[in-house]
Amino acid sequence: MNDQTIKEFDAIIVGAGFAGIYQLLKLRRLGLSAVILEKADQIGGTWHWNRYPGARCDIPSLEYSYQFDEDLQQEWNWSEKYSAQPEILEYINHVADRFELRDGINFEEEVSKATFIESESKWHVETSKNKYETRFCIFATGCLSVPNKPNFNGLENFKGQILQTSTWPQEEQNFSGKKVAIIGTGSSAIQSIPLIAEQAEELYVFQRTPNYSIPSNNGPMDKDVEKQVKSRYSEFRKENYLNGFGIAAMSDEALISESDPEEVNANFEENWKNAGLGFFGGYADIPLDVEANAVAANFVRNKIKGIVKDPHTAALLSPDYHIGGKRLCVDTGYFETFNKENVHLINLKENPISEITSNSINSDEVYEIDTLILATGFDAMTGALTNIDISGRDNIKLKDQWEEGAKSYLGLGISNFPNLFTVTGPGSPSVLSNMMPSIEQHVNWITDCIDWMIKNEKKVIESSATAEEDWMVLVNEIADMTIFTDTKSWYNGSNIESKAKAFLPFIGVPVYTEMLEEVVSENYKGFIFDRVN
Ligand code: N01
Repeated sequence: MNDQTIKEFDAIIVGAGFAGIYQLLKLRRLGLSAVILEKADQIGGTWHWNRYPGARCDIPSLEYSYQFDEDLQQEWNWSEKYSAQPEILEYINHVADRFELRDGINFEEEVSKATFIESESKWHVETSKNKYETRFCIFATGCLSVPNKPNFNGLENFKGQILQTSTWPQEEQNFSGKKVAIIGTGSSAIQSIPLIAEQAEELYVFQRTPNYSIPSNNGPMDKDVEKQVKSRYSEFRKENYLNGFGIAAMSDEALISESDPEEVNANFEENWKNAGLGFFGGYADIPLDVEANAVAANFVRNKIKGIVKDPHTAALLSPDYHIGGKRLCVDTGYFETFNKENVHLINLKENPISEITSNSINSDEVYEIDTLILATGFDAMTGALTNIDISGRDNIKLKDQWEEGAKSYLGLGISNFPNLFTVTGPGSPSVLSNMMPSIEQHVNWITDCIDWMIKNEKKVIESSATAEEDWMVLVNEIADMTIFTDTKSWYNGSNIESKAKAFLPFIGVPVYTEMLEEVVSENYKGFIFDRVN
């Protein structure tokens, strides 16, 4: 510990990404004392850590940005349709400076422990450096922040360079003249592979499961589109909350089952060129109906066949599960990259990695390499919370309470954990929505709730166990009506062997928004205030 003095705040916010930064601003405006505790040496959260080549957002920047301040959204100009990581990091830094938030962030302070002391109705929080006491604890720790590092046999013996996309070094990496291996073919790999392939002497892509990906057709910001959006920015944002995934390009209500196949094909062609992630929402039944989903999946598989010249490689790159069941990817030249002579695809389904040696990955062959890149994903949605030693009432550990699967009321509150809020927690649309408006929705809700508590002289809020249970039943009932539940994905914990298998995101931004408002209008229905044991 650097300093044994206990520091007191009204609220502690964990994490200085988009959620934490905005939460600090809102609490300050409410007149509360608040501090952000951040593990990294700078702000940015996911956009600080994931600085691999090609990292960029896959929701148009005009939407993947804050909406709380009209001047900010009018004055900030994005250079591309989908902005790259450095520009997104520049933006969040601009926001921190513009609203003078930097002095409220303690960097390089990883929260290790948070304990609710019932007799004081306070949280005691410990970091690597300091001890804190606070009334409210707000976890703005992100949904994809704890890297998954599989335990490959012999990994510790590898003598070359090991990189992980989710903890990419700040110094620029040069792969010229190197033999590089990348394990994983999710969004991070799909974005980085085309750029690494341009430099590397040889690039070996180790694929366990192929992914669907739609071309981004990224380019410089279309000034006419920007002008049009900015002329009615607040209405544009409101409209986006009204479609299922909270993303403008996903607003189509037509059904494949009721449409002429030729017309469907023509629309798919159009969406393939322009829609990115919106391809998935191009027809309202793609996420809901397996037959409609199969039509869309087939279209993409045919595209892969048309792009990738070697039929065997094309077949290996073609997924056979529901499109969207795993998070859809958006790429720049991904499938085309497999036409390069220096790029080799290895099918781990048939030939799993038997060993990693000091200089090779051994699968069907021995692949000698200089650099190993892990693009193996995250302990998604819950990892950042269960990695901290969080104890609530009666010393109940969050990790134990979630052993059989995470449960949360609205993705905001957890029973037995009073005055603890999560921003975009499990059970909220979060990763099945545009994260930016979902973050703002939650931060606004949390701030309004705290304000209401102060005005109504309530000291402690917590979710009731029944409300939480009912909520997760609803989350799963909705998911069961879709194609999402029968594919192995990080949405349901199946990317991490030891993790409970439970589907965690709430599907449907408009319904969710309505229910959030209803909870407030009924004086925070489902929450308990000032519980007496
Ligand atoms: O991680 P992933 P990611 N042996 O979990 C494989 C967001 N994001 O970092 O599918 C071999 O998708 C695993 O294989 P399998 C976005 O929400 C957004 O790429 O489990 N392989 C898979 O291929 C995204 O969904 C952007 O069989 C192993 C890969 O590693 C989320 O982050 C950009 C393995 C992991 O893919 C996560 O994406 C990047 C093992 N033991 C990320 N373990 C944007 O565009 C795992 N794999 C904004």
